[in-house]
Amino acid sequence: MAKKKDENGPVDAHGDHRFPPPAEFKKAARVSDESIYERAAADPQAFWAGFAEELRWETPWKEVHTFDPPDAKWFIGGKLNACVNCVDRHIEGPHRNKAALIWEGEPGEKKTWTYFDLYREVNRFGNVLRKLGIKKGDRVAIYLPMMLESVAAMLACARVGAVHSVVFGGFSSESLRDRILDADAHLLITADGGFRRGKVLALKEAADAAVEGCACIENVLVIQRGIPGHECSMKEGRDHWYHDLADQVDAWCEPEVMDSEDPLFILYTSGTTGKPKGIVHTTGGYLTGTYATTRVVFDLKDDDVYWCTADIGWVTGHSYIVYGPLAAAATQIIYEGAPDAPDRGRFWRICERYGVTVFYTAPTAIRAFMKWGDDWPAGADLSRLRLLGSVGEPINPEAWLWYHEHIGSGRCPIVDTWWQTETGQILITPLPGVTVTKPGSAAKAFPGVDVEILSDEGEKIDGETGLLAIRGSWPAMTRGIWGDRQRFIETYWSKWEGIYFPGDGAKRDEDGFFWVIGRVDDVINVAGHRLGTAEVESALVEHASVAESAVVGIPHEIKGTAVAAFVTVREGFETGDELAGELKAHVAEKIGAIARPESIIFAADLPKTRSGKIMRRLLRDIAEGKALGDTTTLADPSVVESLKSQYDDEA
Ligand code: 7RM
Repeated sequence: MAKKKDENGPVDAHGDHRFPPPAEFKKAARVSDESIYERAAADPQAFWAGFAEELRWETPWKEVHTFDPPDAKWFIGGKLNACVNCVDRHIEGPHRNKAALIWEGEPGEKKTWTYFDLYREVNRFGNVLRKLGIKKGDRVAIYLPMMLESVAAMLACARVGAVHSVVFGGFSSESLRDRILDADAHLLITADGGFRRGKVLALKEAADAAVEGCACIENVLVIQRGIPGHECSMKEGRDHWYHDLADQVDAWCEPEVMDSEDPLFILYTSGTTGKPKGIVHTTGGYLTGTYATTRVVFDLKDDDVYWCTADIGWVTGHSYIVYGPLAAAATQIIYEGAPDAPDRGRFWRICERYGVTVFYTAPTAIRAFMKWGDDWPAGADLSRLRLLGSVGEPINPEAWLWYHEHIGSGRCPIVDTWWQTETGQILITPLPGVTVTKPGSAAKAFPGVDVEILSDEGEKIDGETGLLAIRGSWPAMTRGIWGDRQRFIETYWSKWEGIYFPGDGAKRDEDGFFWVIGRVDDVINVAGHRLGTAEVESALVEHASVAESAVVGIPHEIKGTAVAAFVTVREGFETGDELAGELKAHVAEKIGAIARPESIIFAADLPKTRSGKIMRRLLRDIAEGKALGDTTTLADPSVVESLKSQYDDEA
């Protein structure tokens, strides 16, 4: 490769940027040569079993793996407890007093839990759950801000064999209620509140409203975040302060022995219909998959300080804050609040203060940092950073190069990791000590994983855009949608025979690198968060003024994609800025702030095909201000013309 330097670093003979692992990084990396790919491909079962063997099993597995699509099983017959693996396993050796979690509240409080602190907390917490009648297999909903106790709550569920269902604290009470009801949760764990950009998140109030309509909830457990001047009301007999109960229980909580295939958690994610799906993950395979990828992709060593900026309400928080890193005995940072509170240097001061070495964030955050300017990161000492990660959506090469230069000082490899709530673990990624990376490409399938690009008909496609397809199975693969086998089969296993369909478009280049383009279904990715267009539409039509609506994603500088909603109003309602504002607020209240439409476009009618399907592609073009494509299948072509001219006037 003929290399020359331009201002963004090395380029190859074609003038494209290429970044080989820095020699110093490679020298110390856990994995530093290609042979891992061959080893894994030669015997994937032995490859994964090698990682599983590093965990603690109460009973060894009898068989590594079976796959009868869509049903995968891993470590069959094996018994283990995920909490024991993330906590108890580490307190017997030299890690007992190693920092596990270093927390900063947004207003500036600091707290550190060692592995022994975490151990003591999960024991008490597990006993509190049992005191409230929670037993193996029961579902527990968790609606919390980013606190140390949030991690303990999840692990305590795992300890007693309860299935946690974490609902992002930014979701509305209605979204919380839907998820509680779908999972039939008996207990809700929440907090008196949290901080976000200086404002108090009134979580308990939202939780109260959610629980109003839930007969299944017997108790609400409230963790005290401590918010000066903020009181929350406690309902006698239903609501309990965590600290009160924790004082009354034993210090030791016997962990439940779980089967490898027992469910560990449910996590709801958006799909193509209005109703989010409860993605189910089980114990042995999930823990092995997240543990293995944490070690290999993030190259974690004993002295690393790792910071994944995700919220525990998303799968990234589950896999790469809670289960993977804790199983690997990592030291990590948990930050409660926003990156621009009290100013735009907050993240970099945190990196400096704790000597963060491995940093994992999302492209939407990176684009915001870029916009905020180079001075913020330049003002902090980031010299301890040695590896950077990205997840959630495609990272555009400009953002990649900026991240590399201004956060990594040109010295840190970047791992652009592709995966999903459903896959549980990273499936496409560079290996930081091996891969020569290309900005914007997630590089190659993780060792032992078989990814291809297929056409709709299942033919292999090379060099052009097709659909991402994953053959075979991997340990952390979802085992299904909670209570909806049919939807599981239809969504992921009906495109091709026995091959997993993730719903993403991608292409593969001449070096076999994957370039993920994004969703090919009616799911949009707003700031790295999945949102079903149908979810937003059903929220809109619940408003008295809305007759019909169609939601599409439009490009957005920071969020990647933003929500644009086409709306037809009922007789007697006046369209205009006031109603548009009201509808935006309505959606935010129904679903959560992430779903708030960027623009509302009022239309006399929506363009439909003869069979009555809303023509989303056309709406996207209109919303983006593009030229109209083929409109011949429109029932009434004048509709679109009037829509388009109206939109052009407004823009
Ligand atoms: C981890 C997570 C999954 C969807 C997925 C993709 C998109 C995620 C990348 C990416 C391109 C990436 N889970 N996606 N990571 N696209 N490059 N590195 O985000 O279930 O919430 O979303 O996100 O479209 O299907 S998720």
